Amino acid sequence: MVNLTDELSIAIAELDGDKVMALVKERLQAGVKPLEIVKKLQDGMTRVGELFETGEFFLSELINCGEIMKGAMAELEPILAGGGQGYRGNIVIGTVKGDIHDLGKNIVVMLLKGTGYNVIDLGVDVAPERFIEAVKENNAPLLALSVLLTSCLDSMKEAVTKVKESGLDVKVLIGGPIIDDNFREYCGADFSSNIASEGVKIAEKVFA
Ligand code: B12
Repeated sequence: MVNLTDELSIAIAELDGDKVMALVKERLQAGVKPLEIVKKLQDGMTRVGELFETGEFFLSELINCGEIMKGAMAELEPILAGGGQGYRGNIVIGTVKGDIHDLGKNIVVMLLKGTGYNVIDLGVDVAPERFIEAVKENNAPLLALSVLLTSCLDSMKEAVTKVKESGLDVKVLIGGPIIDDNFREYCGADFSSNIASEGVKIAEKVFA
């Protein structure tokens, strides 16, 4: 079990939404960086996942945890997405087919928007053909894919393979907590990361 010491991590792990919101606001006012806040929330959510695995929590607790995180992200969004820099290009993003987790992807979206990219967010459970269409329609040099479920790694591989086979001139970035460089290589993707802010660094390379 992950060892939680931070008050905010513990509050989300205990599904105490009021306390989470109060601490997020308090920390933002105190000048704590939004991504540090996200990290603490993520640690607490890892505990929720562990409790779900051991059968102490049920789906309703996972849903509740997701809703609390959404509320916290609404507070963080204006700062994460509020960079207000000039237009830097189009990026298509989405969670792969079969997977409906989107909180991590949404953080990547906020950060990219905050850095000046026009992000075409296709949402969750996205079929490979839809990614291809959107890249074509928007002439996007970068496609970012997210996955959380091990059972959807095949969907990720399928999406990358189909995009590459389409012959489009697009770089593919794959991300999510279970993604590593070995899987990237197996998939044939160009970049991989399990850290949202690295997505921005990778975009900077692609658009350089
Ligand atoms: C909240 C949650 C849900 C919510 C999701 C709400 C939502 N709107 O997303 C709901 C209730 C819907 C849900 C459903 C399910 N879930 Co769930 N869920 C979670 C939980 C608790 C938190 C996930 C989360 O949002 N984390 C916080 C975000 C910020 O972190 P993150 O996604 O990892 O993103 C970060 C990075 O990975 C990265 N990142 C993510 N994507 C990308 C993309 C790019 C391009 C880049 C650069 C970076 C990047 O950036 C983020 C910040 O750095 C996790 C537990 C855990 N350990 O995380 C389980 C977990 C992911 N779920 C799990 C399971 C099993 C399920 C269900 C199958 C349960 C069920 N029996 O129905 C369903 C699946 C539904 C489906 N078809 O997708 C398992 C998955 C196990 C596995 N590896 O396969 C986990 C790990 C729980 C567990 N330990 O058992 N879940």
